[in-house]
Amino acid sequence: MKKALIIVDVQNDFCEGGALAVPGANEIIPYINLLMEENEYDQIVLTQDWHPAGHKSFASSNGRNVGESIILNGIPQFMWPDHCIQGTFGAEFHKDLNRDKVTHIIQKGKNIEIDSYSGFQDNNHFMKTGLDDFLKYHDIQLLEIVGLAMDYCVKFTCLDAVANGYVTCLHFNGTRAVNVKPDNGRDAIYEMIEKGVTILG
Ligand code: VGL
Ligand code: ZN
Repeated sequence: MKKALIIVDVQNDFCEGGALAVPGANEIIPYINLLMEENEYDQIVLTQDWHPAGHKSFASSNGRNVGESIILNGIPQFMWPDHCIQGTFGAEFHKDLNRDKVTHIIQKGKNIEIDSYSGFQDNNHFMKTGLDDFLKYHDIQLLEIVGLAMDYCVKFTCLDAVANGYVTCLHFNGTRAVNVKPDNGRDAIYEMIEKGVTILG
């Protein structure tokens, strides 16, 4: 059975000192590097949050404050600080992440009007990113998922992975939650377990 490692959004803006820093983010990088050393993955895929300037998920693009919610294209949209703007340092992968064995990169959040938490599709389910096609083309059936943030992009990537028929495992030691509300990380774990994601210690 072929397996892939999906590394979600390990980018400067989500790491220490970044515009949308996830607590403890930097601690997962050595763990992810070790996974890539000690396992033979058939594919290793990075996802990259890749927003145009003025993206509608940014509070600044809507005259709002960070932390508010608006309705965008009919669905709730949390207002984030400007982050992962195409071509900026914040959008680059963290320098300590070993990219030697990476086989594919999926960029998401490129449509200025629509956010994209999942590595598979945007939040409105209008457009697929190509991740499912790539994995199916390469006969991947099992996914191990790590990265940032556990309660947003990692969670939605895991849930879509299950929905798309993959055996889906989340490495708990390879992810951290942003915890906008204190229980968001814990709630995300229960939701993922309920929906068929296996959590690896
Ligand atoms: C993410 C918020 C906004 C993530 C991306 O990678 O979890 N969170 N954009
Ligand atoms: Zn984003």
